[in-house]
Amino acid sequence: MYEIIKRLDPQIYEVIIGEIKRQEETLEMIASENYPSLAVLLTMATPLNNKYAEGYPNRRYYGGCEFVDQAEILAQERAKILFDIKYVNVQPHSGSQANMAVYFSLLEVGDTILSMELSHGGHLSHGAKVSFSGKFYNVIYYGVNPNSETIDFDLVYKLAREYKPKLIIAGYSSYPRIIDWAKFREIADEVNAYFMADIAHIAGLIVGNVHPSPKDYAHVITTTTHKTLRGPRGGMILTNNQEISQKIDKNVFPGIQGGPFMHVIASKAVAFKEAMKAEFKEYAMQIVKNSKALAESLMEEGLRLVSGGTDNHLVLVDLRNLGITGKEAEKLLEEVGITVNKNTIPFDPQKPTVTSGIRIGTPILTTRGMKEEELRLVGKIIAKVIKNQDDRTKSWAKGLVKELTNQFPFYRVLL
Ligand code: DSN
Repeated sequence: MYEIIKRLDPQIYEVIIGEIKRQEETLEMIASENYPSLAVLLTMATPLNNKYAEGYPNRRYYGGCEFVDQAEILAQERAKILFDIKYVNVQPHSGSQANMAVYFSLLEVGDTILSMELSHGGHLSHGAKVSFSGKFYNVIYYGVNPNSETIDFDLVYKLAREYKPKLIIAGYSSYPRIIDWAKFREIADEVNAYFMADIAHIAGLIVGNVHPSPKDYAHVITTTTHKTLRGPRGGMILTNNQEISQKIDKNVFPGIQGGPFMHVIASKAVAFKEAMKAEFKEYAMQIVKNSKALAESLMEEGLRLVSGGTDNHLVLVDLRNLGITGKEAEKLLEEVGITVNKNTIPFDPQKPTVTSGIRIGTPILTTRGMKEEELRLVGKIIAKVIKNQDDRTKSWAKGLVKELTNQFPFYRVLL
């Protein structure tokens, strides 16, 4: 498959093969990752990559756009059907770019944003001090209630009334529960704020009707296309408001980006076509069933889950009662072929580079075809490795990981 690359650049060839093997031979459980189909991947490796097409379909700044125009129109039309929405911009290169374009469209520098604290599940681009969003705007944080570990809506109300934000953001990176979009809109309306839903993590679940859509509540929705939605790396912005959509188009291009990645936009179109199929709904449902099976199995083994379980594609494990940090647990699991990420838990006493938690997601194992039975087993393996940490458990775990990955191949055809 990759002979041409091998002849020209054996070093990069080895990197590609090494990474394909790694993805094939390990259980990848990073909640924000997925394995797209070969059709989605191959569309990116085409000469569509070569085309400059600054502007929008039928109003570009370059000639020769007749085919890439068709690709972008197909991506737009499919996204509108998929999310039942009126206006879409498929050009953002990433979720952070999508969020930046929205802020530039709705806010002035220095305006106030109310968003979820990073350590409670929020995202860097929602106002973290180290990100552009925290540098350009005045950001106030809400978080989860210390008892329920679910969104503290009393706090959201209180902060909204006190600080009168111009924008309220919901939608998270490590929050395992359903988000009540209507409540956020009610609060936004009361203080005359815009409400943005960032559905990057849960877009595929929304398409599969296993998480409610924010389409009737959010003034604007941002997403990535590569997480549960299982498309290429990229971002997208959706809205039902024509005026907002016009501002967003101007702020994506020429505001913050130059030429759109036409190979990626075509690949987004392919992914959206796949997501329209009945099988994708089955897939999204299975992601959640698998998370619940994983959660049950971890809890049976005595692990504590933040908020006591999950409604979506991920679980967040609080490791404090086991005397191990997130950093240590991530490393232990990597040794046996299970990839997760260390993750802060709400009110975490540890630094973000150490953390007291790990985040574990089911989108990829579900893509590989695993079901509840396998996820229960994976939960048991994870728990035993973290609790025992000895060579015997590690070698037992490695054997089972090998069996599972052999039983559910995915990219083997590329090797
Ligand atoms: N880095 C992604 C995640 O892991 O959730 C979000 O951008």
